[in-house]
Order: sequence, then structure tokens, then C-alpha cells
Amino acid sequence: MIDYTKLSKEVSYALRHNPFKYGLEIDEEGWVLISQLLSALHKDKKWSNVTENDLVLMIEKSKKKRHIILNGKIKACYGHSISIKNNMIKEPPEILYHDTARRFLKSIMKKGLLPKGRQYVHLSQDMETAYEVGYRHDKEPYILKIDAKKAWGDGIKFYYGNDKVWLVDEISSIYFINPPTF
Ligand code: HQG
Repeated sequence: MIDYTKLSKEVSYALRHNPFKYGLEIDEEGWVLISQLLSALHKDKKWSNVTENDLVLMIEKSKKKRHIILNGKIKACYGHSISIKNNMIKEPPEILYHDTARRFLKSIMKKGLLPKGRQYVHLSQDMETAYEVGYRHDKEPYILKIDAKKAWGDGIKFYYGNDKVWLVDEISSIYFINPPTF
């Protein structure tokens, strides 16, 4: 039986952070040939039977749409630390959310939201999704509400990740609605 959660974690690691470790040729948008990914996975006994259909099931079974398959290729929709060219610039919804640890707030208010270890800052389409993101860092996280309409109007680029995740290069605290005060 294939553990699709574990498979998804390994595929995410390969496609977001370390394609080189797996000998993958990744194009500038982050796409990798499925045949190549499968050959790389097959070198590990744990994944020796994984098929393309398993990758499809891995995506289907996950609550989050982390990966997308198209024309024999697969890519991670978001989360990269390696440099990827995201061509999916799109007008965002009026409000987006970023849930974070309270201990980061002072720095965020001063420097704005920065990508930190990733290529982009991740914003969520709804509060529930945001809460799940923030909960990873703090059991009582803080939700920042972002005036995406204003930021977009000011020329800040927003990139589409999936139906719940939006990406930006960085975002100043001037776009926070009712920001925390210290
Ligand atoms: C914080 C997961 C101090 C930022 C999630 C965040 C998401 C600052 C942390 C996706 C800062 C980075 C990404 C500043 C930002 N000073 N801290 N100026 N600017 N930060 O994990 O957004 O399950 O790299 O608030 O669900 O938490 O892997 O980013 O707390 O969609 O598919 O620096 O990863 O998806 O943390 O999460 P992360 P994130 P998966």
C-alpha cells in the first residue's frame, strides 16, 4: 500500500527544494517530466512500484492542491525555495490573508512580509486556509488581513498558486488592514 502523504512529502521536497538530489531536469517554471520523476523515485525501494496513476491519486487524495500534472509533466504549485519563474500573474481577490506566529509580528510590522526560506510570500484566499498555515508556527496564530486590491492597484504583482494560495515577492505592512499595534 502506498502512503500518499509520505509520497507527497517526498515529491514536494524534490520539486520545491532539491530536484538536483534526484537528478531531475527542472525547467524554469518548475516542470519536471513525470517519467524522469518516476525513474528517480524507483531507485528507492519504498517507491519502486509507484506509477503515474499513483501521482494522480496523491494529488487527488490531498486536501491541499500542492502539485499539478499537465502534458506528461508535474510541478509544485507553490512552496519553492529554489528559484522558479512564475508566469501566472493574475488579479487577486480584494482581500487575502496571512496567518503567522505572534512572535514574528514585530519584525513583520517593521519589514513587511518577506519570503524567508522560500521564493515567495504565501497568502491564503480564505481565513480557514490561512489558519492552517499559521497553526504550523504557533498554536494561537495571528491572522493578517491584506488589502490585495490596493496592492494590486499600486502595481504589486500577485501570482496564482492554486485556488487557495497566492504568492507575492513581498508585501509591506502598509497593506495590512487593522494591523496589530505595539
Ligand atoms: C514569517 C505550507 C519575521 C511568515 C503552508 C511565516 C503554506 C516573517 C514564516 C506554505 C517575516 C515563513 C508556506 C518577517 C514573513 N519577519 N517573520 N519580516 N515575513 N515571516 O513555512 O507562509 O503544507 O516558509 O509569517 O500551508 O508559513 O508545505 O511560510 O510564518 O501554504 O504544502 O516567516 O507552506 O504548505 O514560514 O507557509 P514558511 P508559510 P505545505
